[in-house]
Amino acid sequence: MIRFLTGGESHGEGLIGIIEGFPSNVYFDIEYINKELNRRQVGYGRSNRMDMEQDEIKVLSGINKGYTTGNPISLIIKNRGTNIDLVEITKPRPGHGDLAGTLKYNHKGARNVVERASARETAMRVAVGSVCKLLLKKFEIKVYSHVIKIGDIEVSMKYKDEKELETANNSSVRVIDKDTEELIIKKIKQAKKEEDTLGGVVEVIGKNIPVGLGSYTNWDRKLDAKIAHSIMSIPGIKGIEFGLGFEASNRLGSQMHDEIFYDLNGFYRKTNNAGGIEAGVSNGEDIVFRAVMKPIPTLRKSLKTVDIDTKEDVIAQFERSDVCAVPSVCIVAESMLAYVLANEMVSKFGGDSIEEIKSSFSNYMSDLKNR
Ligand code: EPS
Repeated sequence: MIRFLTGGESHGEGLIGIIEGFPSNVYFDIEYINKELNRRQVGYGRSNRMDMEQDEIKVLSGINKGYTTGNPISLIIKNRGTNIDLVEITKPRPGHGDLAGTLKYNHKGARNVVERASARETAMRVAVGSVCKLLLKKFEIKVYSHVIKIGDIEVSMKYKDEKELETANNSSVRVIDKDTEELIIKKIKQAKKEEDTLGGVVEVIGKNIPVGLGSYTNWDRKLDAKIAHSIMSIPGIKGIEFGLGFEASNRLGSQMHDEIFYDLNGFYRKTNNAGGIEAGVSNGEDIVFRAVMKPIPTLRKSLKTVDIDTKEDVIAQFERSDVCAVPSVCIVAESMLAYVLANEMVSKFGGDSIEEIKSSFSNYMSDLKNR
């Protein structure tokens, strides 16, 4: 099993990550990992903190001559944005962890909460996810993401083609459809002018997924449950739906379920309303889910709150903030999916070395061809 933990604070020395149980002999492509970190940083609507940071990974352990060794991989990303005045926060922001965190840990104010609840931590998750993507690449498994909604502006078409999905990387708001891009940028500019923030919806797609990841046998083995857990753990995420998702409630069973066909390549479906998972098991179709991110709770136009010390009605404390981080959440969600999938590959196919996984994988795939 691959596990990981992160440590670090938003304005502390940096972020650290330990990935444990990662198989040996995988080429550790630092350039690729740094590119992934950059994908998270860009995006229209981020704060000027992103101009300050140039996230780069430093490896402390687990790699020898460019390859993973099977030992715990220890990583660090140094923070540059440490020059903020770390004043105590006694006017908690509605929607942030400020109040609940302060009360829970018996702090004087929310500073200690903010430093760790900050989405800065997701930089390390992207580093971990990109290491997992290096493993998935060995099996041609790819993970894509794009923005399908910011505020009330929604992309007009559903795209699934890999080439089209790639084009999201060329858009500053990670949309595929150019007309929507302009409307979204306008919407973000408007929100900024009004001293407000915006959320949205992202879609994440896993391609080339083998049949049989996850299991129906118990609640904690179900693949969709594991993905949902990992996605819901991203700051700001309020919901996730797979395949047709909530729309399924409007359908009759006959309009919902993906009928099964067979040809020379084996079993297949003509539709993918299930989002690639049935009964907690991958069915060989693309894994497709959407996640909703709430608007960022740090508003220039602050909301009403209560001072933790004086109990007076006040307005929430403002600190530099993004107007919209939905494009960045795409990359974090890709990373969490990559982690879950890499972990499933290791669990199903044996996880000590990449050679072991490959051999077991190819036996399984050739057996499937005879079914
Ligand atoms: C964040 C607040 C901002 C964001 C930060 C998340 O940082 P600061 O408090 O320094 O202005 O820019 O995001 C990142 C630093 C990042 O790397 O994504 C928050 O409060 O969640």
